[in-house]
Amino acid sequence: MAQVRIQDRSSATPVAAATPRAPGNGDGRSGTAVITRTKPRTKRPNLYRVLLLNDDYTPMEFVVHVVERFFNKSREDATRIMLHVHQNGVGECGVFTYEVAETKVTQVMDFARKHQHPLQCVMEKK
Ligand code: TYC
Repeated sequence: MAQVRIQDRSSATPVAAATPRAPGNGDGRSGTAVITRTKPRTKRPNLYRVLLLNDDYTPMEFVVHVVERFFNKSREDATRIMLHVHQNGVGECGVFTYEVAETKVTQVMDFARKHQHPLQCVMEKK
């Protein structure tokens, strides 16, 4: 009986295997049948919070501008987030996949440095 491998198309990893058989019977085919999964298996990506940290020197108005500009928040929401960070020491600006979160952190840190403010932005796995 021919070997049958059942293969997950998304990972190319066989998920079950049946009786092995001797390779090549001379007909030019491998003697291996592959059954691919038809139902899509979508894996949820790891998500990361992007956080702002409070400090004593960065102007409130600068933080509001950062949150509007890099996290696409309204002035009202950005002000709420800034005040939350000011009062609690840390606050969430958004939740993103790894590469997007990393880009946000870099953009905020570069912008703060350019304006000589000590504002800190970090990411944290959810
Ligand atoms: N604490 C700062 C001040 O009083 C304001 C501030 C808010 C700084 C949020 C950083 O992430 C921050 N000027």
